[in-house]
Formats: sequence, structure tokens, C-alpha cells
Amino acid sequence: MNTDSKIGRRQLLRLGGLGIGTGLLGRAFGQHPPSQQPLDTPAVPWKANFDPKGTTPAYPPRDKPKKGETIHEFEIEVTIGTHEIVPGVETHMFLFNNSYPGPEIRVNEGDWVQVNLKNSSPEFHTIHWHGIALANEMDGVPLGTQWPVGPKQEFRYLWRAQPAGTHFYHCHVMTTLHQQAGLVGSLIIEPKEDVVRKAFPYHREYTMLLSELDTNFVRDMMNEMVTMSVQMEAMNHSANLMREMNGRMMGWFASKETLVKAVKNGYVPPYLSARTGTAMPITPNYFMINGKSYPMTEPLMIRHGENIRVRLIGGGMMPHFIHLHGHDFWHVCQDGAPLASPVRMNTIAVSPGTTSDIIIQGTNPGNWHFHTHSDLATTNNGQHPGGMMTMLMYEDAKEYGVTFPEIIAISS
Ligand SMILES: [Cu+2]
Repeated sequence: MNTDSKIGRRQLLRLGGLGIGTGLLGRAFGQHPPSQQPLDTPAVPWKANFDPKGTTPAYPPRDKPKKGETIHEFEIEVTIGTHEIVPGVETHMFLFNNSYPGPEIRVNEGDWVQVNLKNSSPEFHTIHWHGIALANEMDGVPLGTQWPVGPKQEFRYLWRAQPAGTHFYHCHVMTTLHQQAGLVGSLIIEPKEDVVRKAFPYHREYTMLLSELDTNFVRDMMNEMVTMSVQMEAMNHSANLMREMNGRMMGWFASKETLVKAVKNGYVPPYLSARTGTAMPITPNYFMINGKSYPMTEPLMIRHGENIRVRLIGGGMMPHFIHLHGHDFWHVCQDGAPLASPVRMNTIAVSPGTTSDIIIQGTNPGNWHFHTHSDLATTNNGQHPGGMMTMLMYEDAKEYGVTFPEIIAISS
């Protein structure tokens, strides 16, 4: 996966497991004996009580690092490369450190994170840190909180990791292309005290970043971008030119009034004529978990009596309804924060921009489907089965006398 990733190697060593992970499914913590707790009750009472002041950031967001505080430094480079979704379907995408999704960043609550973003692509980018209570200037919104980072430019993000929980990061420039076509990754902030781990002891956890892609749209836009790259490069030579542009090329305006005036004077806005010349609606045809569609998704491994934690991230543009066969599970965190009380369910809605942590308890040995119940999204280019689907697989299913056909079906 991203074992050759440039970032985080030092941090991984120093922090003993924290830092940048593989970014893909299966953050296994090795083989451990299953937990001895009875599976129908949490090990200890749930202590995430309601606190009306609970959304106040623990640290002042506009703080600067002080002497003795830990700063984790990461290098993140944006390039254009190719990514294979399923055999035979390889598409050009933007990539964070040559990986889709980008590498998983994992740090402790309260530590500082410095990310040196280097843009080695012919487009503009930023990184938005989704769910993080940071200083406004670090929020990564192009023309909202910062100038977008142009080709060959760099930008340094610095923020303190808060609040704890499951979050993600993504480019905020033209997200329908940049975020969907690659620039998204998971961001895990480990809490000082984890009520989830206390109540449901676990050794293995998995991150599932859910997303989808319209490969026809991406192909058209990427082709157009490459032809525009010469102009982009010319603009990059002058920051003043970028600031002074009248918006006819990029659609940037100093105010609403200037936009209104430009349209009156004959400017055709992109919602009437996209950069490609045709403003076409986006129709996703591939639906992915960590960048892969079924049957190439990674299974979740479990053993009878074991708890596993699954971090679901709505990293795309569509809601999904993630359903587990043969089990209920516990919804324990939403958007990073522990719920006031865990909720028992078998299907969970994961909307774009949200994260949900669930605990699956190994109570029913077998080989179980785990997939979105939005049927369009269980296809590959319209063919079922495919898309946003994986399996919960018991390593010890056979010890319990369970048998099932070991077949990969891509049409049924
Ligand atoms: Cu971008």
C-alpha cells in the first residue's frame, strides 16, 4: 500500500504506532486472544455523559506551539497518477503522496500537526482539515481562508489535534473533481482516554473511507486540465496576476457586484458552460471503500468473541446506508465524538462529511456481507454485485462448523 510513503516514517517510529499509517483498510494490531467480556454488555459503564459545554475546544484554536510541545511534521505532495478501482478499470486521479485515498494521519489529541503541502500538479489545491477546531487561516478553503496553492507552490499547515476522534482531510478546490478524484484521506486523533476502548476492549480496528466516482466526468476534466496546464503555469509566475484576474478564466471575482456586472457584459459562468464546454451533471458509476470496489475491497477479519472497531467516513458526495448481515452492532461515535449512549443497529446512514464509529462483536461465526443498502452503489458501472461492499470474515468460522462456497462473483 503506502509503505514507500515519504511522510510519517520518523513519526511512526517515535510514536510507536502513531503517525501516518497505510491509509487503507486493516489497521491490524496483531493476533491477540479474544476479549473475555460477555458480548451482550459493555465491559464497563459508558462514561460519555452529556455536557452542554462539550463543544468548546479543549485548547484555544489560535494558540501557537509552546516549548516542549510535540509537533508532528508531515510532507504531503499532490501529483497526478493512475489508480486501479477494479481489474481493468484504471483512471487518472489527483493523488496525495501517490496514494488513493491519501495516507492515514494518526496523532494524539493535543499534539501539533505541521503539514508541508507541495503541489506538483498543474492545478490549484488546498487541504481542509474536516472536523478540526483550528485557527481560521489553517482551514484550507480556497479564496475563503487562503489563496489556493498553485502549481510548484507550497503551503504550510499548522494546527493542534483537537477534538479527538475519527475525522478526514480533503482538498477544498472544486471538490466534485479534486476530492472525488483522489484528494481525500482519513485523520484519526487518539483521545487521552478512550471511552470506546474501555467499554468495548478491542485489538483490531479498520478504517473504511466511503466514496464514489464518475469516471467519464473525471476523464473529461483531467483531459481539459492538461490542455490548460500551459496557461496555468504562465499564471503561476505572477501572484499579482492571479489576484488581479477579472475572473473570466478561473471564475474568481472580487465581489458579487463584479460577478453580476461581468455576466451582464457577456461573461458565461461555468454553471452554463463548464470548462469542458458542456455543463454535464455528475453521475457516479464506481462506489468505493478505501479506493476499491467489490470484489477488490478488503474484508474485515474477526474471531468469535472478539470486538472490532470500524471507522466509517463519508468521504464522497452521496449518502450510504451500511448494513451488516447476521449481526447488530453498536454505534459509538458520531463525527468523532462519543455518543451519550451507544445505539444498537444493523444499518447505519453515513452522509457525506460525517464519520461514524461502530463496534462489531463477534457473536455469529461465518462469512457475512457488509455493504451499502443503496442498491445503485453495489454495482460496478451498473453491474451487480460490485461497488461499496465487503465481507465480515470469521477467521475461526470452520471451528464452529460453518461452511460456505468460496467464490468471488462479479455477476449474479
Ligand atoms: Cu485540489
